[in-house]
Amino acid sequence: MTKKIALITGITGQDGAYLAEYLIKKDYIVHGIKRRASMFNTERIDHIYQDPHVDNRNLILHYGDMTDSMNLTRIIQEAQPDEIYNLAAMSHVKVSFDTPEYTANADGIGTLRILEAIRLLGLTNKTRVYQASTSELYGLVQQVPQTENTPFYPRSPYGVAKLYAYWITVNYREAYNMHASNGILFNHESPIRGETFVTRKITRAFSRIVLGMQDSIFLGNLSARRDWGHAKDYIRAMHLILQQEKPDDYVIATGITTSIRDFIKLAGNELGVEMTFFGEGADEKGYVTAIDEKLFCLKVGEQYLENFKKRIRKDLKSGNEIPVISVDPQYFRPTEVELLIGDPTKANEKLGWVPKYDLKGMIL
Ligand code: NDP
Ligand code: GDR
Repeated sequence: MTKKIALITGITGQDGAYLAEYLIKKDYIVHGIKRRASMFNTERIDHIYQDPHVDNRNLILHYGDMTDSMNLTRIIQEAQPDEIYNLAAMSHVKVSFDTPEYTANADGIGTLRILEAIRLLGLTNKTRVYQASTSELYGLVQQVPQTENTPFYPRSPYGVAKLYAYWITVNYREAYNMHASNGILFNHESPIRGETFVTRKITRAFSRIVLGMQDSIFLGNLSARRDWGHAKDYIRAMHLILQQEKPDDYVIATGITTSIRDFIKLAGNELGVEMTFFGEGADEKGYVTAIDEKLFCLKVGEQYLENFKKRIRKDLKSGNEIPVISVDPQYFRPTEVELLIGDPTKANEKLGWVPKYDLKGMIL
């Protein structure tokens, strides 16, 4: 039997890496597009990398960029994929306010380039497309929880670029009868999540703080609420979407929402550290108010306890209590998405998709 061929744009990212591994285990031949960078940028997929000189490779990487139509068309022509997972994007919401035109080009028009290449190459009946749509489409939410029928109201250049990508995917499905689907995925995280996204920023900083490598961390809006899942669960949903007889759009979420503040408390609890917040807005600060010493010693190590106790209680020079968490308004967004909570009923019922991880399991 011939093996299925998948092409993943954004293979070097969090989702691309997990998806590539998942598809290879399912006996696919996986093609991936990576950008040329001045340093190695394949850390997340190094464990599945295969030397180009090996025969019968099941992972083949191509240099490419979502802003280069000819390059994308050539790669699709070479790979002749059965399935394309379009995951490449400038995916940082805050950064999209700094690079709005580039974000529109890569995230919005980039999707059009993929769809149009499939059409030009005469692959509309062969190649199925998964578009990485996002809960950021809901932005200033018009309904709680959000479903596939909730109206969109994006709140960032990233969200607006992804809105174009969402609708052009629907349009190519309707106009050319393509098997093109949107997964409207809510936030999903993992140990390989980019370090400037809030969950990784918090868990990474916490680990460094308890080990005495860092004193505190600055964050933005602590009141925002997100529906967080695990990337490993979410890439399974991407695959399931493309295995359906008919293309369609699906919300992928857990149905549980948590504030950034509560996420910090949960992360602290895992290490035996109780966090309490005082003040409001830019003046809000988070302090360590108790330590479960037994848990701390178990999770972090006894040798770190005394040093940690000294450091978090008093600034030795001023005698003041030291906050572990402070707010820096530079991390506020010009327009914020305050609340996201998805209703995954359709994915549960039609795809049989159920997440295996909960938030606590993800922080561990
Ligand atoms: P990452 O930021 O971890 O990965 C993005 C990938 O896209 C990287 O491989 C990156 O390459 C690549 N990329 C960026 N710009 C270009 C470009 N111009 N040309 C080619 N490749 C490019 O994102 P995630 O894995 O978290 O997300 C995957 C997709 O899902 C993205 O489209 C994101 O917007 C979307 N999404 C993510 C959610 C989440 O919570 N993670 C939720 C909903 C949607 P490089 O490694 O070189 O930077
Ligand atoms: P998000 O994820 O914008 O939802 O986009 P991020 O983790 O960046 O922010 C989540 C919320 O946390 C608040 N926040 C901070 N965020 C960051 N990055 N850094 C901080 O210091 C900080 N402090 C508070 C933010 O204001 C926000 O409310 C992610 C990306 O993966 C998108 O590509 C994807 O489409 C959506 O999730 C669903």
